[in-house]
Amino acid sequence: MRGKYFIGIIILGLSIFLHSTEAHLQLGFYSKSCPKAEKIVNDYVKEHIPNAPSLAATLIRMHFHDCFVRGCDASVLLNSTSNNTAEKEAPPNQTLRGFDFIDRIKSLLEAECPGIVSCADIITLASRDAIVTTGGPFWKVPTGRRDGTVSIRQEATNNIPAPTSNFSTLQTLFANQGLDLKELVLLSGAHTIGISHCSSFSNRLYNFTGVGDQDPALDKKYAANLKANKCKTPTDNTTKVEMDPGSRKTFDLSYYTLLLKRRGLFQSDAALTTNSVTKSYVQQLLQGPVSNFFAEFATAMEKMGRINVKTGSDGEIRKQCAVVNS
Ligand code: HEM
Ligand SMILES: *[C@@H]1O[C@H](CO)[C@@H](O)[C@H](O)[C@H]1NC(C)=O
Ligand SMILES: *[C@@H]1O[C@H](CO)[C@@H](O)[C@H](O)[C@H]1NC(C)=O
Ligand SMILES: *[C@@H]1O[C@H](CO)[C@@H](O)[C@H](O)[C@H]1NC(C)=O
Ligand SMILES: *[C@@H]1O[C@H](CO)[C@@H](O)[C@H](O)[C@H]1NC(C)=O
Ligand SMILES: *[C@@H]1O[C@H](CO)[C@@H](O)[C@H](O)[C@H]1NC(C)=O
Ligand SMILES: CC(=O)N[C@H]1CO[C@H](CO)[C@@H](O)[C@@H]1O
Repeated sequence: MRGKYFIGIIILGLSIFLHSTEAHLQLGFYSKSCPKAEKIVNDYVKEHIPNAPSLAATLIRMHFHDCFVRGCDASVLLNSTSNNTAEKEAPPNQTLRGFDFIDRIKSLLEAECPGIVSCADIITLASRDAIVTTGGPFWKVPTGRRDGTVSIRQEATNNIPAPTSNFSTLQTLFANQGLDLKELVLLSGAHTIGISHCSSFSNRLYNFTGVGDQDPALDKKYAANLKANKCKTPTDNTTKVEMDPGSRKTFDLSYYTLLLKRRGLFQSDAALTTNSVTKSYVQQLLQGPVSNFFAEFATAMEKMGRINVKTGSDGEIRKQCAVVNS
């Protein structure tokens, strides 16, 4: 009895010791080193997103794509070099935008306090602030992320789910990041805002199994409408379609309503209704007030923002977000 107690104390002491020597994200990490940092990001987003609401969606998506490859370390922002092809070049990133938006915030921060605020924290803060501008939830973003120095195209291709992903692929790719099925459903809820190019889902309209057929899981009326008015040819890769028609600028529950009407745009959206656990979670979200969704979405985003972060003396604080420091 005494022995067990003693060992317990030792383990407790050891874990407190390890805990205190390991660097962590914290709220207000820049409160002393760059007190205006969070305000500068927030002011910039608040000033510019209303003129370009589609940027809000792309920033949130950028944060997701960053965190799913080597953790939230701004590896998604690095340019390719003569001997390396970066994440940016991977198919899922072809439709990412907003790199210059992050660069402009970075310039303001470098002018205020050079070499202090990471590009990884800028993406995280800007995407939270962007969600708020679309009417979504606010949450406190712990900061102190540092920037990575490696960005490899193949890693983005391997880790970021494709719109054609089925349920088991989604489950695996999210589990690889420590995210569960509930978080898969919640984070997919970001598709309540933004657009998709026809090319991300036209296989469902024109050639689902290679015999010129349509995805039977997609509502027939909706498919006919998309073919008649939006994605008029199987190879259209420029037309943009609202993912949550009529409400693409507003952060709300309507994405989940559409899923149950078989109007989710991607196979990966539709896949959430093919599993009983995720389907019942969708139904549960729709029953609750939107404030439940907001609270849970915020918690899931905060967790996504912690994936494999570099802190302390890991990584670096990039001077320019597109290139590693020389
Ligand atoms: C579950 C797996 C997911 C898949 C397969 C997926 C796939 C896609 C695809 C293919 C697009 C359209 C790109 C285009 O054609 O322009 C898109 C857009 C978007 N995704 Fe996802 N996504 C997933 C999860 C997420 C998550 C977790 C978030 C954020 C938390 C997110 C946020 C967004 C946003 C905001 C847009 C709109 C972008 C814009 O308007 O430019 N997605 N997604
Ligand atoms: C790529 O080239 C840079 C110099 O341009 C060099 O520092 C780096 O080590 C090279 N990386 C690889 C993987 O060869
Ligand atoms: C899901 O997709 C993966 C990758 O394309 C495939 O290997 C797997 O067999 C599919 N699973 C189901 C249940 O269809
Ligand atoms: C459908 O896909 C198959 C196999 O990839 C291809 O041979 C065929 O030409 C496509 N049909 C259409 C109408 O695009
Ligand atoms: C879009 O389609 C056009 C014509 O089919 C093609 O030349 C172009 O490379 C495509 N763009 C992308 C980004 O796939
Ligand atoms: C990164 O690449 C983009 C697009 O090619 C280019 O406009 C930008 O100037 C590059 N940034 C740096 C710092 O080299
Ligand atoms: C922003 C960016 O770098 N997009 C690239 C994504 O990848 C494709 C190729 O797969 C490039 O053509 C894009 O320039």
